[in-house]
Formats: sequence, structure tokens, C-alpha cells
Amino acid sequence: MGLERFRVKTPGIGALLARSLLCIIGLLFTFSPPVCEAFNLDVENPAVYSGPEGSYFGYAVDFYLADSSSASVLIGAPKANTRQVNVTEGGAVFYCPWSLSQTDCHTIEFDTEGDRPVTLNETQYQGDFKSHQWFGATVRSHNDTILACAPLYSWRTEKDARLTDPTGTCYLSIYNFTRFVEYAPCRTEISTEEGQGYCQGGFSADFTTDGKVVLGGPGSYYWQGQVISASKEDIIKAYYPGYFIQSVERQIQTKQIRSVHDDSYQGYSVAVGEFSGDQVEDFVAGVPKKQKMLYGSVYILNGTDLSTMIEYNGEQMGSYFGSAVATADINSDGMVDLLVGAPMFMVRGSDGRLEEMGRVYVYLQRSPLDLELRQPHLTGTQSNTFLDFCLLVDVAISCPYGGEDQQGLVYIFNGYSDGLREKPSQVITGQWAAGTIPASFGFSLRGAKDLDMNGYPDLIVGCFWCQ
Ligand SMILES: [Ca+2]
Ligand SMILES: [Ca+2]
Ligand SMILES: [Ca+2]
Repeated sequence: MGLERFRVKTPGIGALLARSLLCIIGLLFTFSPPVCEAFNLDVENPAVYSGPEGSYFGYAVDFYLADSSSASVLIGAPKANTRQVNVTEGGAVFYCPWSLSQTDCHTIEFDTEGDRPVTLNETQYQGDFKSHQWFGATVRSHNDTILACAPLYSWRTEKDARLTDPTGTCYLSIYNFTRFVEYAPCRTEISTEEGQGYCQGGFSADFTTDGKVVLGGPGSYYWQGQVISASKEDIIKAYYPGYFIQSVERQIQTKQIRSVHDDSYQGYSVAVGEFSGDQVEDFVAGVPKKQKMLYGSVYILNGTDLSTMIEYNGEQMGSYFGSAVATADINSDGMVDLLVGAPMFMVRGSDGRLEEMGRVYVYLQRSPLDLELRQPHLTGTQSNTFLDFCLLVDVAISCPYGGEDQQGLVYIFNGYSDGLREKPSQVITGQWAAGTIPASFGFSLRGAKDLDMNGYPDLIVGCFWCQ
């Protein structure tokens, strides 16, 4: 297991890079203007962080920049063992202070408790099921706040029938590790698969610029999926230890719709950005199994009420269009643009066989609610891209199982006034011997933040199976 951090060493003149990342299953993008022409990530001297064997350390990554004087890296290890009593592989998030020489990471104590009991009809039952909950599969930071989720967390509903519902749960570390609160918006009375019982809240997550939390829960309502959002302040106010069901003021969520939308997985991926022309940031939700033929969709949801403002559909059956979404101002015109990944997109190879190459779609925002799909699309050139893409304006696109030995590849594409360049400016390869297990280099990516304070953004590449 390892996690590589690359420093930018030789940026072009006037380069202040914008960079964004998009990954399928987690996705990444942020950016800052202006677009630059040339830069290189220093891949010779990456800082490498490692975690416990088998913990999937690197499954999720993010920067943590709580103040201007320190920088660090957050690393999710969803199969890590914790000190929680009687919990097996509860999962953890590691905090790794940035330094080239030092690799001492320690876990963040989001939740130290084992499974909590619940009393029903004067009988005590096990209320939580935290073993194998995948805590740390999703990690996002916003200033001095960290959101980390366990999408496979289950609880015993407060119903007479003994049900355990995988609602998922999330925790926030607030005020720079001084307080921790739980946020489990799918743990409601609307249980079982017809309600929010199979929500897997926190399967995807993001923060708006002003610190609102947005969660994807792709399993709600017979896997229609849903998107839920609340402000950090309201989540903190609603938190009361010991209560399984919380009522968060002003929380908004998408509702159940017609059964034809069952099994479409809305919220498999989420992102934020301003698309409607007001000052309330909107949400992008991937719906990768939308429609009977699994073409997949992406919705742009109004940030005020979550109504669907725009819907884009995939072009190929089973391509998993929307399993990764990302927002960034790729062409530096001041308006955020949208990137959508379809990792299973098939292309006919030279031998005539169809191969999963993956494709990324770039939608440039021309004016509010008016996005233009740029051509040509970025299509993978290596088979076995399987899951990923990350982009950078510079967009990084990763193919965690790409490359001849499936050791994983990360491509860097430069942005320009009319979108993204067709050819990558840099290709980074996983730097370890290929083993029998695909290395997953690039499974998670984050960029656009500056760790070593040299003025150039850095890139974190997670690799949870690397040896
Ligand atoms: Ca808006
Ligand atoms: Ca733009
Ligand atoms: Ca830097």
C-alpha cells in the first residue's frame, strides 16, 4: 500500500496551475485560474506514505489545509482495524503532516466507540454494525473540517422486526480536530429497501465553497439513489450523542420518483459548482445506471431545492456514464465546467474486438444553464482502464489498472481557452513492480492544492493495493 505525492518541479513561465481531478468512484476536481501551458509534476521524488497492510490505505485521499501555515494529507483506509471494541475492520482516516522526510501518519479519532446498544420494548439489542463498514472510503476536507463516511455502515432499525439496514454514516471533524459529530441522514424511520434503508449515504460526498455538505446515497428507494445536503452548522446543531435519528434543519434531499427510475444509482458520484447564474452553488449527481439500457445520466441539481435543471445522458449502453463527475473552470473564463467519466466505454481495437477504454466528456459552461459538449471526447487508449479518469487544467485522469502491466497510469491534460488538449502533456506510471493483483495506482486523486507552499499545486495519487 502506498500513497504518492508529487511535487510540481518545473512549471512553465507564469504558471499557476489550475488542476482538477476526476475519478470514477471518487472523483476529483478543483482548480484555480489561470490556465497554463506547460508544467511538469516532479515524479522522480514523490513523498510516499504507507499504511497498515491490507487496510486499503489510499482508497480515498484529500488535502488538509486548516490554516495557511501548515499542510497535510488525509488518507482513507476503509479496511483498517481500529481500537473500537468488538469492531472488525471498521476503517480509519489517517492524518499525515506534510514533509518530504517524514512519513508518520496517525489516525483521526472520529469515532472511538464500538457498536452502540438500542433498547426496544425493554430489551437491549445491538444498534450499530460497524464491522466492515468501510469508514474512510470517502474523505473530503473544507478548511478545518473533515468529512469521512462509512457507506456500508448498518444499523438495527427501531422496528420490531429485526432489520439491519446499510444506511451508511458519516462523521465530521470540526474546529481542527477539537470536536467530532456524526451525520447519518439516511438513518431514518423510512427503512428497508423501499425507503432509505439501503441508502449507503456517503458513498460519494463533497463540500460547497461555503461549507455545505453534499452526500450521495445511491441505494435509497430501490436504488433510485438520492442526494442530500445540509450546512455544516446545522449538522453540528442537530447532533446529539446517543440519538440514532437526527433532524437537521434546512436539510434538503431528492425525493423518491416513479419506479421506472429504480436501480439507477443517483448519487454514485457528486460534485458542486455554480450553473444557474445565482449565488447558490448547485450540485452535479452521477446516475450511472439510469434508464433500462444503462446508458447512464448526469443531473445538474439546483442548489436551493435540488430540482433537476439539466440532464445529460450517456451514449453507450453499460458505459457507466456518470460514475465520475467533476467540476472545474477548465478554460479559465470564470464559469465552472463539467467533466463526466464513462469508464466502461467500449472502443473497437485494431484486432476488431471491443475493449473497455473509458471516455471523458467535457461540457463547457457558456452561460447559466447552457453547457456545450466539446468534441472530440477524450477516449482511453489503453485497455483495462476499468475505473478511472482524473483530469487536470489541467486535469489528471487516472486509469488505475491501465498500462501494459496494469500497474496504473495517471494522465495530465492541459486546459486551454476551448476545453482540454486532446493529447496528454504528461503520463505518470505507478512505480512499482507489477504483481498478480492490479496495483490500482490512481484509484483516488486530489490536486490543485499546494502542500509544500512553493506556489505550485501538487497532486496526491492513492494506490490502495500497491505493495
Ligand atoms: Ca445556483
Ligand atoms: Ca469555464
Ligand atoms: Ca507545491
